[in-house]
Amino acid sequence: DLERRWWKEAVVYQIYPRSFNDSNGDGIGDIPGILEKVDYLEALGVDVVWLNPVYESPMADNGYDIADYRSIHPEFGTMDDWERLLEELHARDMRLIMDLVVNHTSDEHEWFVRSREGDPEYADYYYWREGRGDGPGGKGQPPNNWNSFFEGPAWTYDDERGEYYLHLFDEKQPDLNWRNEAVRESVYEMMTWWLEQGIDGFRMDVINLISKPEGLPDGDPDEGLTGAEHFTNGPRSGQYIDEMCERVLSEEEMTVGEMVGVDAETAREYVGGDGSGLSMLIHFEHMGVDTGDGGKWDVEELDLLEFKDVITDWQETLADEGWNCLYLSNHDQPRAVSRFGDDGEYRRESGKLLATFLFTLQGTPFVYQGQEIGMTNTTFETRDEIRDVEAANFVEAALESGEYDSYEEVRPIVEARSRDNARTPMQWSDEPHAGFTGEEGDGEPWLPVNDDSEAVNVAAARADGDSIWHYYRELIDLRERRDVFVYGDYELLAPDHPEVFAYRRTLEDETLVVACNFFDGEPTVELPALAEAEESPDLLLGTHGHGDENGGRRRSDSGATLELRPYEARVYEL
Ligand code: ISL
Ligand code: CA
Repeated sequence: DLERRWWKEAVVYQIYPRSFNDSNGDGIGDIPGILEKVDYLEALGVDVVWLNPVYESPMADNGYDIADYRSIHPEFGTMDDWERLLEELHARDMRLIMDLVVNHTSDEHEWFVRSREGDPEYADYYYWREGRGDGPGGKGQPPNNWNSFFEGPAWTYDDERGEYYLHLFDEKQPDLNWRNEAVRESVYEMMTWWLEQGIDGFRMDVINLISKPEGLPDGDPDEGLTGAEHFTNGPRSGQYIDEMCERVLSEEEMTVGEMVGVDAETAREYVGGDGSGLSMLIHFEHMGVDTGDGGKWDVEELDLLEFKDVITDWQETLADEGWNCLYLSNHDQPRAVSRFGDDGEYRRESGKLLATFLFTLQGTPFVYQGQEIGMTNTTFETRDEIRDVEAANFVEAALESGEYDSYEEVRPIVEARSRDNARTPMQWSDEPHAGFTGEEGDGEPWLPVNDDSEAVNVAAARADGDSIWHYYRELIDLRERRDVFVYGDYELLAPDHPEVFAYRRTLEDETLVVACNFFDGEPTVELPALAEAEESPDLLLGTHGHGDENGGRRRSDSGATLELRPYEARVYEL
């Protein structure tokens, strides 16, 4: 969509506060810690910060279980600290978007506490149902067969109220009843309050799960997560999101909806090109290209042809209407170099390759903290090193199922997929705890630092002109200077090539041709687009373009044929 918007031209940097920078040495990242790093963010050149939840929370799901929407959790600092952060970002022309988690609250939120007491004002704020049939202690069985994203039934019996309540995530994350108008009003008021504090938008957690169908019907137990066909994109989800946009939001804000189980066609219903709807969506389709039918724990090799299909579908479907959110990792996903690249010999090359890819598609790139230095997955030698509720529950269920005999057998899956991979502390330097914790560096981080921190850290990367970090800087600059990066049309090239992902971007008389080798071979690829040009194409940027004997700025090798080195990416201008 060629219509200009500030958030289309922006580069987003995602901060997971718990793991970003700890100012007071208690081992937990905090807002004063982020304040120490705003100059770092400015130096990198990013435009928007997305902050994962920092609100009051018992931390059953690291803050995605909110107990008070209008306050800052003491571990993270105070409301004053937060205000200073907003000021300091704004003073540097950066914007701030906050995480909006309104599919569910914490069970310690006042609304839930009152709801379980049966307080008439809040009684209907959540999904309460009686058990079905006979069951132990007169509780009956759960009201339907839906399962939680975090394993097991999506219902928990509450002794105080004597009924079951629905939770699509952890039992400490009860789902809000969006059919209740008072719930919606309360959410809109809270959102308005945050906008009045001066924020620039929201990232909306699992926002397409908020509508559940009348009668809460059973799901098909043979289809993925049981019940998902009912609670994803439920009957009124579009209506509620429209209402929210109308009541609370204007065209000024950036709104990023996180949506599980949406395809590009469905996305168009949520991201209207006419200024209505959300700005963009975080979808999961490309997170499935190395995953089997069994869902996220069913680990497979990257299927590049499937990857091309998914990306191309989103690029084309949202070309005229809507906009893409581009990401390769976040706080819920493994580290990008470990997953889609190589975290050993070719860490540097593949880190740059993935950066090239991320910044040359149409859409708004999201960089997850540490990605700019090529941080890698970590290890979980023993079960008790796992902190994440999702991974912990998976291991428990896997061992109970009898499919695995020991943790040792499940371990490779955990190490490939645990969300903790993304949550190890940011690596700032080669000092103790990678410079993450306190000035004294003596606080034990809440999650151990990855053991590659001596080599992989911000200080080292900034001191090395050929690092992934400097490559990000260059891409950020280029994208800011050249509209074709942002608004250019996308066209897939060499569609059947199994190792190289190539495409053309065109905006009026500007044309880019991008070739990305996703593996460690040395493939040849024919790109007739390169030979069509009147003058020989210029290499604008390349993963191997700096400090290398071949001199970097290579002409297209021979006419239309390119020979690529392991994990090499090149961006040509025609
Ligand atoms: O992590 C996941 C995929 O690997 C999902 O199960 C994830 O929980 C889902 O993508 C929704 O994520 C969001 O909502 C969750 C929270 O735990 C995640 O951190 C958040 O990003 C519940 O609020
Ligand atoms: Ca701290």
